[in-house]
Amino acid sequence: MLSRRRFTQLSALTAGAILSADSLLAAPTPDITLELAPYLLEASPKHHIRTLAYNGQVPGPLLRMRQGRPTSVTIRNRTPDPEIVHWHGLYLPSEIDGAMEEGTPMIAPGADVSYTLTPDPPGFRWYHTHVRAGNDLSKGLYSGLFGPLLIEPANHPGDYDTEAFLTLHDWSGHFMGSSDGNMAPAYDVSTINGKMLGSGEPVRVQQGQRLLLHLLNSSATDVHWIALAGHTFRVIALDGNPVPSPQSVSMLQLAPAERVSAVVECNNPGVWILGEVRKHIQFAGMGIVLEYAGFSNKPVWNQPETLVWDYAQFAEPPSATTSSEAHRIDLLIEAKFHGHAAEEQWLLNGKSYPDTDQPVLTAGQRYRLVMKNNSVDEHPLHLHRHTFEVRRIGKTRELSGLMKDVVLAPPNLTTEVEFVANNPGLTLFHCHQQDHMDRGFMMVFRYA
Ligand SMILES: [Cu+2]
Repeated sequence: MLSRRRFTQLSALTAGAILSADSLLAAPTPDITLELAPYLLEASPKHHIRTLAYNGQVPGPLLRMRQGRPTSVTIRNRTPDPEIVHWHGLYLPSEIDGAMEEGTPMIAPGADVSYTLTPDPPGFRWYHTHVRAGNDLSKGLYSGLFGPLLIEPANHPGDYDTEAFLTLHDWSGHFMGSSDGNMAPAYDVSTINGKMLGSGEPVRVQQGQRLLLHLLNSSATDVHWIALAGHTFRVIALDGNPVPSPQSVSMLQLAPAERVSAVVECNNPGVWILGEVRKHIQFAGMGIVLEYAGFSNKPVWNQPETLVWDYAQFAEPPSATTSSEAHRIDLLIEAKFHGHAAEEQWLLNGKSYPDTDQPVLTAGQRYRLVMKNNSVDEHPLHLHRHTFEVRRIGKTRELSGLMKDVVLAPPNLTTEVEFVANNPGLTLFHCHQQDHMDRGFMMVFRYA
C-alpha cells in the first residue's frame, strides 16, 4: 500500500507564502516543481553514471522567473536521503534560501515542500543541492543536483539573436594524492550539459547571429578554463550581474559556482569546438560543438597558448570612490595538515565549522571582508543572500562596480569584497569547493 505523501510545512515564511495544503486536489498547481530522484546519466554511449537529478535530467530544467513576481515552488524528495535546494544568488529569507546552517529545514526522503519565493536580483542564477558529501563523491555537488535559473528583468536588453545555457560538470570522482601530500578529488568524466564532447546536440547558429552564452561551472571542486575555436567572447556579465567594462577575451575562467554571460559574434562559418583549454579535461569530455547552418565538417579545435584571466579588466576604471564607511571584518584562511592520505581541515580565524565565529551585522551597514588566504589553494568564496562588490585581489588597484556572489581567492594573497547588510537573517559564508566546505570552511553571519 502506498503511504500517504507527507507535506512538510515551513514556518516563518514571508507574507504571501502559500503553504502546501493537506489535499492534493485543493493545492493549486505550483509554477515550478522539482522532483529529486535517482537517475542514470548517459554522458556518452560508453559512459553511464548513476547519480541524482532534478526532473529526470542533467542539468535540471532551465527555470525562468520574472523579477519580483511571486513564484510558487514545490520540491519533492524521491531520493533515499534528506535533501535541500539552495537558490544561488537570490535574496531570499533564510528559511527557504536552502542551507541548513541558516535554518532552512531539510526535506525528508519521500517528503514534499511548497513555498513561494520572490525572485531577485535579475540575472543568471542557479539552484543546487546543499548537503554534505564528505567522503562520498557521488553526493552533494558531486551529483547531478544542479540547474540553471534565469531571472528576467522587468526591461530586457535583448541585444542578441539566440542564447544557449552551458553547464560544466565533473563526474566519477575519487580521492588522489596531490603533490603536497594532501588528498583531493580527481575525476574521470567531464561534461557540458551532461554530455561528453561529441555525444550531445551541437549549439546551432547561423552566420551573422549574435549568440548569448550563459556558462555555469557546477563542478563540486574544479576551476575550468573555456575557449571557443575561431571566436572570442565578449563578457557582459559575471555571476549574472552586468559588468561595468565589457571586454572581448579569448578564454574564460570559471571557478566552482561562478557564471559568465558572454556574446559571441557568429562571423566565422564552420564547425567548432567550445571546450576546456586543458587537453586532458577536454579529452575527459568537457566540450560541445558549435555548428553553423549548412556546415557539417569535423569540428575544429585551436589550442590557445596561455591561461589568462583577470577580474580587474571588467571593473570600473579607477575612481575616487572611497569605502571608508565600510566596517572591516578580517578573515584568516588556513589549512591544518592531517597527514598523508588524509584531507586537510579548514580554519577561519583559527576555527572550523561548526565552531567558527558568528560575526554580527547591523542592517543597513556596509562591510568589507578582508580575507587573507594563508594556504596554497585557491578558494571560490560564496556569500549567501547578498551580492558583494569585488574591491581588491592581491596587489590589484582598488576595484569598483564588479558585483558578484562568488570570488576566487588566489593562494597566499588577500582578497577584499564589500557588501551592504540589506537582508536580515542568518547568512552562510563558505568556500564553494565541496570538499573544503565539508571540512570546516563555513561561517554564519547573523544580524543584530
Ligand atoms: Cu576552498
